[in-house]
Amino acid sequence: MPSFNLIDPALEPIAAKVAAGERLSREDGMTLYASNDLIGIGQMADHVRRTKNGDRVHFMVNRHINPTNICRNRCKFCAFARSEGEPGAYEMTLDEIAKAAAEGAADGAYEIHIVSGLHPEWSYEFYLDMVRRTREAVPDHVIVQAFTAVEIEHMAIIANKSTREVLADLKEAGLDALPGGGAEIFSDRTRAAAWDKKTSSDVWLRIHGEAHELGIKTNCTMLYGHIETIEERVDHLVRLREQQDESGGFLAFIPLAFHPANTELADLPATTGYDDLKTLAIARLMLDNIDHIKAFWIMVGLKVAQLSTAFGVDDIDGTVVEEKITHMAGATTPEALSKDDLVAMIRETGHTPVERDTLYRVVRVYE
Ligand code: V47
Repeated sequence: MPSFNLIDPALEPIAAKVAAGERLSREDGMTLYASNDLIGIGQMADHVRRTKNGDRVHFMVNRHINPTNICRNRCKFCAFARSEGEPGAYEMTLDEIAKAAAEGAADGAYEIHIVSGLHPEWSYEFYLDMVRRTREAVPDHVIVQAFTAVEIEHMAIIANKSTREVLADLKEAGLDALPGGGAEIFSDRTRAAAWDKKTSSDVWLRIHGEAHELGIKTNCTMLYGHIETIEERVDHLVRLREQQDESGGFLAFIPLAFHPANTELADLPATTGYDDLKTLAIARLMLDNIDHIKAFWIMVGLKVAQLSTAFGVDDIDGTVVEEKITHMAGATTPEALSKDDLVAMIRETGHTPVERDTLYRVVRVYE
């Protein structure tokens, strides 16, 4: 039986559940957030991480492509979106997207990660061609992970098809996986206040469930540190856990730390390292049915990402190369890291660096 050195006695019933491998309740999630025993929470999360992933910490060689920032939805938390013709608006051609994907693959990427705004002029066929052209530009072992559930819903609207049909068409065109963005916080209150035009929680969850049924694995995220309450964070985690019980296709959970600069919520402070670590650790404890918790170093910073491997995290994402969504919102991290940087970051923590592909198949273990 593991033993945890707890300072906060309120955590003791939770520690007993964690040691016995029992599911934590919504109330346990609230108790964890209310506690300032960060080291105690971290020890429990580290135990769960070790049970699921041993001493391995994953990373990958990947390439992000954001083909356009022109977007019909203007969410208050987003600094990336532009309207057509607005200064800073851009859109890539299919040739440019395929070229970026080919360059990524030539640099050793095992994943091409594509996320865009909802361009009002792009046709359904253009999206299918984007997947086909990307697929053709990279070798078979490279996973095409493209389009958030928000983009899938948008395609369904413009094609007058169901989201299930859209997913099936995209799969046939060469799509392998969906990224986890667009979930934000599953609360009608926050949605009405800050992203009223965006995909509802029920639809976001339904699309991921449909993808899972079609054999398309997906990730899931939570945008935190803006106008949400702690209850809403815990509710978000519980709803993801319920969806995973039902459809089982989430690979990883990635908490996304809100970056306020250049957004309509610019008056809010950025998240703290304390909240980032606590949120990652609580996610590890609550999401007992999701194997991997990812600290996206672009959003939480290199120092917190490295530290988080002692707080339940088993994945620090990848080389990325180019990232616009967080950098336009004030991120001060680099846009790219080398494989050597990632290996060194993990090695220093005493964990074994493992290069993986999107599906967590091992590419190389760095003993
Ligand atoms: O959907 C937008 C979020 C997401 C801001 O699945 C912001 O492997 C912080 O989903 N501050 C896109 N976040 C990124 C994303 C992602 C990233 C890395 C890995 C994976 C994966 C997925 O970023 C958006 C939105 O939820 N976002 N604006 C902002 N100001």
